[in-house]
Amino acid sequence: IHEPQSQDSLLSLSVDSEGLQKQIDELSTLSETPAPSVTRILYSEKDVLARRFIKNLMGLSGLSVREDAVGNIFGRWDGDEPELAPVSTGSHIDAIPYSGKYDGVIGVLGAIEAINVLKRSGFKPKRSLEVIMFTSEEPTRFGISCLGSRLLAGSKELAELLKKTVDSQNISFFDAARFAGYANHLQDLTSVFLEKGSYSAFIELHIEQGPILEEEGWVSSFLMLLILIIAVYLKNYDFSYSHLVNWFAFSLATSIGVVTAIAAPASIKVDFEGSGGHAGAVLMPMRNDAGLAAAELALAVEKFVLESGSIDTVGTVGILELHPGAINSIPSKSHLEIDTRDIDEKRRNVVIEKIHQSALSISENRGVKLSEFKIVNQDPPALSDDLITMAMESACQELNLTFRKMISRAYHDSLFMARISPMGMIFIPCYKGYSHKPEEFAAIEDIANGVRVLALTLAKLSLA
Ligand code: HGY
Ligand code: MN
Ligand code: MN
Ligand code: MN
Repeated sequence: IHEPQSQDSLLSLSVDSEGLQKQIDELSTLSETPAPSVTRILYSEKDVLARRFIKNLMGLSGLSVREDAVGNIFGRWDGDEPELAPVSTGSHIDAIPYSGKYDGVIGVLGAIEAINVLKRSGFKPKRSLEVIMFTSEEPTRFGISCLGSRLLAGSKELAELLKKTVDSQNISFFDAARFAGYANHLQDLTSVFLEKGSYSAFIELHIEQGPILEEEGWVSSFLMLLILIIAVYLKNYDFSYSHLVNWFAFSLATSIGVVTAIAAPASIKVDFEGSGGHAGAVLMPMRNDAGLAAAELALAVEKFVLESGSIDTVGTVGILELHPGAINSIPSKSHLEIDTRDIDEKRRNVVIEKIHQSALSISENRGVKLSEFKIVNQDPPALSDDLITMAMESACQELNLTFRKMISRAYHDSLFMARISPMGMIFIPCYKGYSHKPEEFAAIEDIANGVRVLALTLAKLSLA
């Protein structure tokens, strides 16, 4: 991969951290729930305002902006050879209920700032650079994860499914899209599909949503300190105070995660139906309690995941609704939604099969009807492209940032972009690995480091 023309100016150029933090804070106010939580649901009023905020920033960065039929937003910086497949980067800004303000957001705002860093450095792209804000990475409103990137990756079944998809208020996907101003081409969502090879590379900057990078930072700084003390003791080392600061600064140096693979996600919807009845009057042998059926299946999910033989297998029941939801009425219906993932697709599919068998036997033993068992998505994992991870690693080295290879246990739009383009992800540490909750936090220094690595990697790949 060719080195960018003005290497040093790129390296020296700092990120406008203050401006970026302000944008992150301002975007977080466009939320359906009060701070410090963020809730931003697809095509809601706040989502529309947030989209406008992003398009405005893209415009201010001199990007030419376009949107597709479902509201994937593209901001392009034309390179000297615009006929070549561009390099793209991006993420999402939708946020699940009561979550945080960094998930996805730093991959969109950080990508726009990476473009600004390159522009300010005088860099001239050969391949065009394109920032993408994906529509609806979160499954919140329509139960479909990575809706925008799945369509970009050419999912025909999703293009069909969306014609008859409604949300929990019975609002159709098309009506919701029209409310947000996306009224054209809805009848033919294949217009969203991108050809394989549309991009020479796709990179996503994202918080780790796990504790590894942060924990590793502390471990290495502790070891550094120990080595320093021994060095001083053994050689009565005449170290100055600044040595200590440098040592600490280096060892606490934020590490960057170079993602090598993204785990395989799956989600399942299950409904049980029983006869319900009066919680006092109906004797136990006469009951077929749909709520207890759901509870038994939820515990079975945990059991199957734990017995998979690998720490990489995970599962939870994030949604569990009982009907009629009265304390003194035996649940006549229960609805549960199961999320299970693994880096190993076969192992995950074994868990799904066990869950299905368990739902059938619970229905049998408890005399409840299994009225729905629907696998909503059962996606394969994705591997990062070696050329991209190499470019990221050399960017980290040139920027003097520690890094480590790691897998992503969360899914991302990158999982689907990997189907049409070589893919890579850059992780930055987040506080205690918290995510999908208001305590989610990433320090602006870490974000700025991620933006620098992204900018340098984009520059390298643009000249490739
Ligand atoms: O659930 C996920 O893995 C992603 O953060 N939406
Ligand atoms: Mn998320
Ligand atoms: Mn995300
Ligand atoms: Mn009822």
